[in-house]
Amino acid sequence: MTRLAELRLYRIDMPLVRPFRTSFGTQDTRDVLLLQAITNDGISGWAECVAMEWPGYSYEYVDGAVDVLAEHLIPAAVADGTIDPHVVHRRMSRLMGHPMAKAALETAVLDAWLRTEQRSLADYLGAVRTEVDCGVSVGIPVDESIDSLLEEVSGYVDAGYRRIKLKIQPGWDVQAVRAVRETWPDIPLQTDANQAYTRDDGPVLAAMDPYDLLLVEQPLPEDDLLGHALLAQQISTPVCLDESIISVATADTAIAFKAASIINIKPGRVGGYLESREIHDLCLERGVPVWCGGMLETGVGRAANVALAALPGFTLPGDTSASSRYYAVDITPPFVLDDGRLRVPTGPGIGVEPVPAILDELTTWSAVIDVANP
Ligand code: NPQ
Ligand code: MG
Repeated sequence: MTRLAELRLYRIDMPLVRPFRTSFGTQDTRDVLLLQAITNDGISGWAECVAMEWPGYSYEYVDGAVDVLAEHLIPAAVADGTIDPHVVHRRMSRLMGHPMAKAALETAVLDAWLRTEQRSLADYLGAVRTEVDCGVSVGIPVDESIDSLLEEVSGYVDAGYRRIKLKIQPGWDVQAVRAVRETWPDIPLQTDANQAYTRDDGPVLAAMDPYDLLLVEQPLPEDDLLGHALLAQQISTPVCLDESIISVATADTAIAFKAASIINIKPGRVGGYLESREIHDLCLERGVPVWCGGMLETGVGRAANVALAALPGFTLPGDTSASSRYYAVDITPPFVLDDGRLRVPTGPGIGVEPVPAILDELTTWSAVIDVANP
C-alpha cells in the first residue's frame, strides 16, 4: 500500500519584479517555504506555505511555520505514513492555530494522494470551469505618486487583467481610486485596506462610494466583526472580508451578522483546500459571492489556487495573477495570461511541479524528515 516515506522542506528566495507595498509593509523578495511529500513508490506531492517571513499579514511567519511543522504537525499527522488527506486534516485539527502551516502539509499529502489516484485537484474539488478570470493586486507606489500608480495599472490593463484591486490606507485612498476610475471608466475595480482603518473612518470609506467599486476588502481589524457590520450600514460599497475569515464558522458568523456580503477565500489563511471548499459550499448556499485571494504564490501555490477558483461559487475574478505579475522566473513552468484568464491545470494533483534546476538555484535552506517508521 502507498504510504508517505519522507517529507522535504525547502526555503527559496524569490526576487519580486517590483516592490509590493501594502498598509502593513513593503516586500522586495518572497521567502517561500515549499513542502515535498514523497511516497514509498517515489511519487512526490508539492505544496507552498503562504506565511510571510515576518508576521505582518497574520501572526504566522516562515520560521514559526518550519518549527510547528517539524516539531508538532508532521509528528502528529503523518508519523504512520498516511496519505489520506482527511485523516491528516482531522489529526491536525486537534492542534490550535497555524492554518498556513497546516494547509501546506495537508496540500502536499493531498497532491501526493491525487497523483497516486491519477486525479486532478480541480476534478477532486468540483471544478466547473477550464479557465478562470484573473484580477491583479496593485500595491501602494513606493514614491506615493498618482503618475506611478496609473503607469503600473496601465501595464496590467494592457496585459488583459479583468479586474484591478488597489491597496489602500489612510492618506492613499480616495485620490488613488478617483484617478484610476477617471482613467478607466469601465474597468472592474476594488480596494483592499488590510485592516488599516478604524470604526471612525466610515466617512472616508463612504467617499469612495461614487467610484463604482466591486467591494472594499478588510477595512478594519480582523477581530472586529461588529465594526464591519456597522461600517456596512454607512457605505454602499459591499464589504468583503479576508483576514477575518479563518474557518467555515467565522464565514457563517460574518454572513449572519452582515459583516460581509462577499468573501475572499485564501486556502493558506483557512487551513487548506478542504476547508476552502466547505466555505465555498456555505457561501454558495447563502448566495454570497466568493473569490480566490493570493499571497504572492509561486507556480506551486498558484496551480492549486487556480483549481479552487474553478468552483461554481467563485463568481468574481481572483488575485490569481500570471507568474509574471510577481516573478521574472517562476519555479514551475510559468502561468501565462490568455485573454485575462489562466487555464486550470488538468494533470494529476496540482498538475505542475518545480523545475529541479530552478528550485536548486533558488534554495537557501532545506531539510529532510523521515516520516514512516512502522
Ligand atoms: C491580500 N495579497 O489580499 C494579500 C496580502 C499580501 C495579493 O494583495 C508577501 C507575502 C507579501 C504575502 C503582501 C494580495 C504580501 C503577502 C500582501 C500578502 O491581503
Ligand atoms: Mg486582502
